[in-house]
Amino acid sequence: MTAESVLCRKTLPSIEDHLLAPEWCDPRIGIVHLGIGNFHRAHEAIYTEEAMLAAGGDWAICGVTLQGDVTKRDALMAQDGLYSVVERGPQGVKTSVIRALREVLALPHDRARLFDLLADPYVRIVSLTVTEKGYCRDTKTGDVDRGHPGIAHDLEHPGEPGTVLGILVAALKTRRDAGIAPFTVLSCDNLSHNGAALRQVVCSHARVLDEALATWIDSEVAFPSTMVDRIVPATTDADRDAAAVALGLRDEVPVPCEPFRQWVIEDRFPAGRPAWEQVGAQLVDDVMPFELAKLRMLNGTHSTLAYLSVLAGFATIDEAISFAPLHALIHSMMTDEIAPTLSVPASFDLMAYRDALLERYANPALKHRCAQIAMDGSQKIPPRLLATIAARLERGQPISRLALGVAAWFVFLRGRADDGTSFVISDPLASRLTALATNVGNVGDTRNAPQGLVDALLGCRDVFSAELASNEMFRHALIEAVTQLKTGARAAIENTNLQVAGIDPASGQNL
Ligand code: CS2
Repeated sequence: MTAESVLCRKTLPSIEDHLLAPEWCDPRIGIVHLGIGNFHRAHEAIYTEEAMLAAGGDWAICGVTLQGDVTKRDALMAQDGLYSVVERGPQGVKTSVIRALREVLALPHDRARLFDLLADPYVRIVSLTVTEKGYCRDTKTGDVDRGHPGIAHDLEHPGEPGTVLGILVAALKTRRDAGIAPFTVLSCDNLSHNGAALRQVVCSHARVLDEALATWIDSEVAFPSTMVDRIVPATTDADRDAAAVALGLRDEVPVPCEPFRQWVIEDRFPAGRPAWEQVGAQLVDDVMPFELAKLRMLNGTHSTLAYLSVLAGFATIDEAISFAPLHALIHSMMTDEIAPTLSVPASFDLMAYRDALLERYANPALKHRCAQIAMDGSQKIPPRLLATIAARLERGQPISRLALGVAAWFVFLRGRADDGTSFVISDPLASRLTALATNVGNVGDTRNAPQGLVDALLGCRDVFSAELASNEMFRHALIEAVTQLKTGARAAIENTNLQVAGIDPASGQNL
């Protein structure tokens, strides 16, 4: 590969048509972002570049990868932090080159540079996309999970942290001790009340080390909540080839995404922020209505689609939603079981939101893999489906479609699709959950397979609260759904549609 053929500062003049604007002021770093994955690069980084183009400001980003792997860092730094975002929609493809990412670091290799930046008064925001598991939370209390190996290390070696909690606490301690104003901590993950959740877990980690520091963080540091939304699949070789054709240059780390994007942010930034509101972000007092609507309507149906599809053999979301019975199930799940649990401003039309989501799912250009969405179910299912189920059970309302989503996850945990093909479960609790899911029916286990599977997995307190696990209506709905899934996911989908329409699947008669 010749030097001229790679995307970098030197070759930038040849692709000016793909820049968001010709001018660029080469801003200083003002944001450190933990978790430099595809989502951040197609979301916050673009909003931030557009905000700087609209209103200036030194808000360039230093991205940090925490996994110990230097591949992402080296690939991005070889391109001077430049990369392309490839928006794929029904109207075609748009390839834009983003310049907001100034530097990329990889822990533990670059820890010294990271802490220099975190102590720099110019760094006024530390944002995160580390996925649910990156918060190292005790799911029962919301405090730090002291049994987490990364947390145990960081408590033993607070000066050499590897978890986001250890990093944030050490960096805030440095700023407090040096009399430097704290940065704002901005969670951009799919967690309910993500700002408050992050504050709680950071303070609980700090409290183990230094009570006074925890008190200072709790009173002096802003943790605004956000709702983030953009469907951003993992990068494939096809994306790299498409970017090369569009740019005439190799980009080893392009990011594919849908055209849609949304960012709703609680406006609490004592140290300032980019002019995100000038480029489409919504700055509000209360993010909750938007956050719950997105977590339950989008992410809840995304996970339901993912597990039913992996069992049924649909590889991508657009393929899955084109199966008419599944489209009908997701449509009615949003309409009849999820939307009624939401309270949103009068201007927020939930049925229009539902229809827009179904359109987004049907995007044939994106190829969002169901297997990617199916990862980390133990972290995703509680905020995406169980919270909605608990709200419905409280009112004695039916949950058959929501229960089918959870039941599909249970069957998925056995690692075998309806056609017999096997797959590996990617989840922080994979070994425990797959053992529970596959040990059912052993000699002496007199329970029937559905009941055995349901009771075994409901016993996992890291996922199901004792209260929810003991709810007979929930348990019965799960056993019913797992029983349906024994005939295959496609049949279970069709039968559930019939049942909720008041028709007995066996006889075709009205129930
Ligand atoms: C998806 C989300 O992979 C997943 O779990 O449900 O990444 C989803 O694409 C985004 O939240 C959409 O905003």
